[in-house]
Amino acid sequence: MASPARAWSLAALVGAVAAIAGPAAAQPKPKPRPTGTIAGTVTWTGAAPSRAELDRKSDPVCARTSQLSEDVVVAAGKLRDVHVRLKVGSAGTHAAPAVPVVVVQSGCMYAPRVVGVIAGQKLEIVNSDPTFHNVRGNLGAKILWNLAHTAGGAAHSRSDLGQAGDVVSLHCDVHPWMAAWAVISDHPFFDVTAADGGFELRDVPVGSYTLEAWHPTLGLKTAKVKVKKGKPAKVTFTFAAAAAPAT
Ligand SMILES: [Cu+2]
Repeated sequence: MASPARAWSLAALVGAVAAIAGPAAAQPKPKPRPTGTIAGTVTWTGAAPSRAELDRKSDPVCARTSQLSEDVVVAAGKLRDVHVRLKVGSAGTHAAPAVPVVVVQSGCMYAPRVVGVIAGQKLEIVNSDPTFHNVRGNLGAKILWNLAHTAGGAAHSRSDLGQAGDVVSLHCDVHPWMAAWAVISDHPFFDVTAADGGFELRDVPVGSYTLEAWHPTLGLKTAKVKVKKGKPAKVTFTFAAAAAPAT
């Protein structure tokens, strides 16, 4: 049997532990950080690059319509297909949404050409063309998958997309002009420019960040940005044709 003194000290210890654990459990949840918005435009300096008509005669279905190269698409001084995001690793980690990102093979082109994916989120590839495609996913030189996609075939759903910071490229070996890119992030703070060159990142926790603007052909540009509550931070990225090599 424990001595009275020992029983007392055990009781005191239990009480002390309860005192430590009790108030902590009752603490109110910390307030979420205030958030702000980053909004801006990706512009193009100089004449818009000419877009060659793609040679699509190898497939009669594709040849029914003409398409221009989408390597660099500029309209009214604005650049399309630029993925703009907070630098990976700077905005915490976020659970992947259950809803997949969808890329459609339509008119023998991928649409959209550039998409953003949160690590762990699925990429769904749809064939809406009355012709056969194959979908090859590459991480650099490494082939992640290579799948046949018949006309009317079920969508392919892929979760093997590498990790945050990776870029997976999609290719069709039947139609070599087809290409698309999935940019993997560990957060949802990204956007891809449409024809108007605009982007908007909403609900960004206030703070200072590096913002990245990446284009599949033109590469990466970065900018420092400070996000405050209430007033959107404005950022402009400017791309231009690469200087001609010296002769
Ligand atoms: Cu194809």
